[in-house]
Amino acid sequence: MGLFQKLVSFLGVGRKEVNVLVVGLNNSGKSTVVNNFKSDDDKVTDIVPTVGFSVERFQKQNLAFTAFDMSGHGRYRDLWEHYYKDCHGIIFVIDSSDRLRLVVVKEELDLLLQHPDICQKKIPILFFANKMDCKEALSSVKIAAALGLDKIMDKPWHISASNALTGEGLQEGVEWLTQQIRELLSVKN
Ligand SMILES: Nc1nc2c(ncn2[C@@H]2O[C@H](COP(=O)(O)OP(=O)(O)O)[C@@H](O)[C@H]2O)c(=O)[nH]1
Ligand SMILES: [Mg+2]
Repeated sequence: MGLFQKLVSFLGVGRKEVNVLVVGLNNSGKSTVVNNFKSDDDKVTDIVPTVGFSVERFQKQNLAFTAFDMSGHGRYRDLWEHYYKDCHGIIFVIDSSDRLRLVVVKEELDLLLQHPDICQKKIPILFFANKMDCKEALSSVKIAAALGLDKIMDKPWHISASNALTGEGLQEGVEWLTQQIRELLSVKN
């Protein structure tokens, strides 16, 4: 069974729509991660709400992935934060080999965690320390320390090292995320 089908069957078909946001800086590997969930004949649609900001969306059955770059020096912040309202889980993709931009990643993460549509909710966050195959890649433990993940007390989170090109590490992370979303939905229902 493919990753996506596994996810859907685990979540239970027929439920209301489940929205997973895939966020991170540009070039971190978000599109590559999303592509791992789809089969060859599935389509990723590009929604372009405005020039210079692009949103990728992939939906099948009751599960939707929405991916966008957290970049543009805040110009498009309102546009992407608009997607925070009805998300059930977040996949935060980090390029572990991009040490220089790790401070920017931390800034974006802190803004995400403080956002009014996120801060009150127990939304699970899955971090992918992606590009683990790169020579310069930091370990997931180092990434977690640099981002201060141990300070996130009010939300379930998990970090997995991944290689989105081969798919390595994605399954472990996604299994964790689906379990969390399932628990969240069963508490609500
Ligand atoms: N070595 C390596 N390259 C990756 C990995 N994931 C993505 N890439 C490459 O990094 C670049 C940016 O990936 P992309 O998915 O477009 O990033 P996005 O801007 O976050 O959507 C592409 O050239 C990918 O092939 C990975 O795990 N390892
Ligand atoms: Mg992309």
